[in-house]
Amino acid sequence: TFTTADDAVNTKAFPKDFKFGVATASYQIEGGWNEDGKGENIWDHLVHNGPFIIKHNDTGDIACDSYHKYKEDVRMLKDLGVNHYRFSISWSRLLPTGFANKVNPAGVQYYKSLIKELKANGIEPFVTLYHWDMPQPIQELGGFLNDNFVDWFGDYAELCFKHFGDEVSNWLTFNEPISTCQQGYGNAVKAPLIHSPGIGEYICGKNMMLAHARAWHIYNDKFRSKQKGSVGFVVDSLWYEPSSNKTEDVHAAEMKRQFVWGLYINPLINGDHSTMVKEQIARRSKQQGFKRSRLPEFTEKEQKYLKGTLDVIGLNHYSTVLVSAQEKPDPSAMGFFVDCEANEWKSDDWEKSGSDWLRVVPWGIRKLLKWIKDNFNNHKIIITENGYSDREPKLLKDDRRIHYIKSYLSNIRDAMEKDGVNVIGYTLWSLMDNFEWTSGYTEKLGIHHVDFNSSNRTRTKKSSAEFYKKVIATRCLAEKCTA
Ligand code: GBH
Repeated sequence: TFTTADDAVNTKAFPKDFKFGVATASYQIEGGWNEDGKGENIWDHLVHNGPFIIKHNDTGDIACDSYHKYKEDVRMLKDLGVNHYRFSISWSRLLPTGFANKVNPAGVQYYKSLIKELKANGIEPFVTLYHWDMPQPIQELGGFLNDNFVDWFGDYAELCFKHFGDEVSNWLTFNEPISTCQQGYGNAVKAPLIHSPGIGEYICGKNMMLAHARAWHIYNDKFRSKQKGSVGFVVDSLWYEPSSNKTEDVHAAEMKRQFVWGLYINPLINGDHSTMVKEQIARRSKQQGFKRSRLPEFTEKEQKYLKGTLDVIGLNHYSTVLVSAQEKPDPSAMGFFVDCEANEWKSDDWEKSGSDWLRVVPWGIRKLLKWIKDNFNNHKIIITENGYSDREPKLLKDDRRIHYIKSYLSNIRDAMEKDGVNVIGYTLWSLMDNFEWTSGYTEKLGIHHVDFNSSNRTRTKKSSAEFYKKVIATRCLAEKCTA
């Protein structure tokens, strides 16, 4: 059994302008996969054509049916009292082939209606442009591996700014480079299941960086002065805690951090991959007989183009791992998870959840936030995802989720108050149970239960929704808050 450790909770009220929200993503909730002119994306393709790697062969064909039930979703949001709602646009709902020459009017209408409904209820939209649902025709040309992706994504982004930008001021380009590139183009555990460790996955990363910069520049040149919004990027990062204070373990943990932040955030802030990650991959590539580093280098022109294109860091953070240096790194191994020459694992002391990768380690988020502050000159951060999973078909009294949210929020408040980290908001994953990728509907992260056996997709409040609602209303984690 676990105690909630209320005595340790930070009792300081969150600042008045701190934003509380919840998140979802298009493929995970919308359904309507082929309705009203929507085109096929890589998740539609995977769930229908195989390989059948999804739990119970579940699909997102209907999911939470939010394509039809968005008004009900907004009612839930309104009841929670959230300041913002983070959702994503389905690229192929807007552009059925992926290309910007043919816009689907029903797609434009759907997002216009959703945004209008949100604004009418005083909820700020936070819009992710890409949450893993690549249009299939673009995938067939290589997806992130095709250099033209940068143009295609830019065209799509521009269209979104044009159609929705008068009502939306918070844009996020890509959700989670590691899930997208490492898992999609490296070890092949997410769509499009491309197995190219140490090569394809790094090309994916390069084009993702350049595509982000393209969208940012388009916004900056054509929309910013009028629409006055911001363009961020969402990185998924665990906290990497050294397993001992031995120099090599401390170094290994830092290397792991650089394989996330030096690979994906440093280019957008400082114009290039960090030296540590560049040197590491270059050295290993050379030993392996490659003529050049497997990590593509940015040209000087690209560096200039990338630098300073991040208005806000979007952080998805769920958990922590321990890290040690590999005693004998395999010199011939290639890939994100081996190029770092580090091992990672989870302590047995850490509370488990419904996902193998998710242990409850609330202090990890405070250390991570402090590290980001120190390494990126106190850059503005919004937590774009954080949440807890279980595997109960219908657990409405979800005390462990409450405990998780409370202790993570407490550590975030500590990071703000005691470490001076510039965190502007918190976004809980997720508004409701939804299609959890290859886990299908078995892993639940929602604060509302969804009945996937009923055609109504009935939504029911869990205790965590009540808890979060109270936090938002009082803007504080304790019964008695301090100013
Ligand atoms: C998020 O992924 C997604 O954005 C969201 O769609 C999803 O529903 C939610 O979390 C819950 O899973 O390769 O070692 O970094 C974040 C979770 C990030 C967990 C990548 C697995 C792989 C471990 N995933 N992570 S590692």
